[in-house]
Amino acid sequence: LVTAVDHVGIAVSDFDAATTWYRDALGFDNVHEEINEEQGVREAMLAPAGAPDGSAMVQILAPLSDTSTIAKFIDKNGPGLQQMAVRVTDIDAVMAHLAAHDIRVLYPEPKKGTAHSRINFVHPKDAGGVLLELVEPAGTH
Ligand code: CMX
Repeated sequence: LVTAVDHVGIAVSDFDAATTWYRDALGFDNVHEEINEEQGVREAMLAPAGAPDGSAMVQILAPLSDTSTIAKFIDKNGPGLQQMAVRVTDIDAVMAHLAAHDIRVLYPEPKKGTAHSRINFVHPKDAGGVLLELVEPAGTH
């Protein structure tokens, strides 16, 4: 049901500085950008230049406001790794599987994620201290 590590998400205060750093220091291309009001983020998906389609990406997450989840994360921890996301083929089936194992997800129904994907999160307390995102890309199911 899980097919890949989709991305790691990095909480940043300065969106432009972070995307520029990945481009200049490591040669990452900016493959997608959007604002997700519901999640309170401005985000970019960055991929190593020349990486094959489907390769794991770096997601830059900047808060849209002081009350954003990402703002709260930065207040508490400083900028840095906020989440790891796995790609799934059927998020409803994965949620049912997790529920059957008493593993908590944050939302009763999937929400809208990057590029019209469907997303949910496993609570970090049930995933070894890692905020684990589930991503079902658009058109998968
Ligand atoms: N990684 C690991 N642990 C985390 C964490 C994270 N990102 N965020 C919180 N925690 C830990 C806290 O440290 C805390 O641990 P302690 O009790 O030991 O101190 C515990 O989880 C509970 O934290 P909290 O302060 O009570 O709860 P928060 O208000 O920080 O909320 C969470 C935590 C996971 C519910 C919230 O961050 C959330 O809803 N995340 C999902 C949505 C999201 O991250 N959106 C932004 C990205 C959007 C996208 O990817 O598209």
